[in-house]
Amino acid sequence: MTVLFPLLEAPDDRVVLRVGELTLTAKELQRRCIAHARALEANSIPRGAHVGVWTQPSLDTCVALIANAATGFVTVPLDPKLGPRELGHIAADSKPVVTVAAEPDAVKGKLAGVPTLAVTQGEVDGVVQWREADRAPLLVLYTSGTTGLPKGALIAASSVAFDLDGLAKAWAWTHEDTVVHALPLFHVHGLVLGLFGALRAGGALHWLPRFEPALVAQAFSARRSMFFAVPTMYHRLSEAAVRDPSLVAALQSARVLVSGSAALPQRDQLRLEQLTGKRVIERYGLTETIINTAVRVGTSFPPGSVGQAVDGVELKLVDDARQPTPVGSMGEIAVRGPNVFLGYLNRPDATAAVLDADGWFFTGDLATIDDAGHVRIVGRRATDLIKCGGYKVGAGEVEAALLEHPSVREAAVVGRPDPDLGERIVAFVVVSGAVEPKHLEDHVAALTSPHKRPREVHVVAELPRNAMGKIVKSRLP
Ligand code: MLC
Ligand code: AMP
Repeated sequence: MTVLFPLLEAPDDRVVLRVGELTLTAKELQRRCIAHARALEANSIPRGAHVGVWTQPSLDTCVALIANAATGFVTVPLDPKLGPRELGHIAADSKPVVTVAAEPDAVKGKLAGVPTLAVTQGEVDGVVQWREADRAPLLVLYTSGTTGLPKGALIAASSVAFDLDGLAKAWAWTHEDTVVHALPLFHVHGLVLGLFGALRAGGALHWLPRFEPALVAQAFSARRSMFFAVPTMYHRLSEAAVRDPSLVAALQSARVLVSGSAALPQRDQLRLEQLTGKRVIERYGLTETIINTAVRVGTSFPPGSVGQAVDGVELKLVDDARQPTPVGSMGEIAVRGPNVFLGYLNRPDATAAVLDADGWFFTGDLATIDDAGHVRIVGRRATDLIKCGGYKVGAGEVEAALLEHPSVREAAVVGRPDPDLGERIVAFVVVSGAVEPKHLEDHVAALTSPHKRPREVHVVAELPRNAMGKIVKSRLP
């Protein structure tokens, strides 16, 4: 079995991490990982313990995430913008023994009963047991469902290693590549692909703590760059590139442009291709399975393809009874392979609902697969799941937050097509008294997290209901 990050066993003097003006060489990163492990040991925290990482944008956050993974602690990433309810739920469910933060003061009063340590700054020479790519948990990643509070997906180190190696093969990803991305570090995309992927390949990461087209334009200085982004970012880049030749040149200089987390609209794909002469390649994944399919670099692919199965991943399309659909017809994607998660933390019921005894994980995504194995996503089983800017949001979570407002009597939330966000969150509410829609938007942003806020709130006299009294969302205006 190999270690998760071979680079840390024999580090050199190459810069492997860049955040703003700050950089770390592989040797410096290795010594910071050892310092981190020593600091946790000094606090009697055993390997395998759940350690929260407050993912505020900084180089220290990247170090804590890598060091936890590399030296055997299980990371629970904590988005600093989580509302009090979700943060409380995640802490109670995952029970981190400690949280590490670049600025511990920012956590003060937010995580009752969980001590906070500052990310260790020093560098220590020495020997540590580097984490192997074994089948034990590496991450607890919280993901939304249609209703209820988010569930913690337990991701094994072996799943991450397997999947990243498959992608390295698909994209000819080597130690010579520098990944550039501006994604948050608490989801699969930015954390597993962007941060762990760069390190496992033995290459470098240039992380932009904030997405802004002008910053992206300046970030491609390496000889071989790979850019990872969600479709909303590509949409904004394509709009900005029309007026910014330096951005066009930057995107042209990238070896590969990869999109994922939501469908890349053909309009943005074509606009970028016209501007740069390059086609963005897509890959498709989920928190629970990391990446399932990827377009191979240097191959031709049909429009809308999210690629073929990653090597070693099995795919099938099934009907409502989970039986294979006839060849050539649409069905729900089921996935089996070493990439599939271990289950949801403390939720055997929810795990059993998506993972069968033969190891098939049912994604809820509807697709077709052509003769060459190219997968095209055509929809989603649950209309109550919304993908907004690449974030998954359950309509039920937003409805529950709205209903906590004293003036809201009834609420129904849907996703509506949006050229920038993919889907925008739209709420219909029945209220008592007068309440400003913007006020309700802010209420949801504060109670949950800002990306879950409705972008439109409509006050209506009543919600459409069927004879049983159930809200019929398809009849909303
Ligand atoms: C806005 N803000 C508010 C607010 N309205 N704060 C409080 N109250 C309100 N009412 C704040 C936000 O927090 C944010 O702050 C800023 O204002 C802008 O907010 P926004 O409008 O929501 O951001 P936007 O510019 O639209 O963001 C677009 C985006 C973002 C593309 C940058 O959506 C994003 O980062 N998406 C990535 C999602 C992702 O990584 N998904 C991967 C899931 S894994 P501030 O300080 O933050 O600027 C997965 C598997 C796979 O899907 O296959 O990959
Ligand atoms: P999450 O639970 O946040 O990890 O989101 C996973 C979901 O994102 C999948 O179930 C898909 O619906 C969606 N998704 C990810 N990648 C793509 C893609 N390339 N095209 C379309 N949808 C995608």
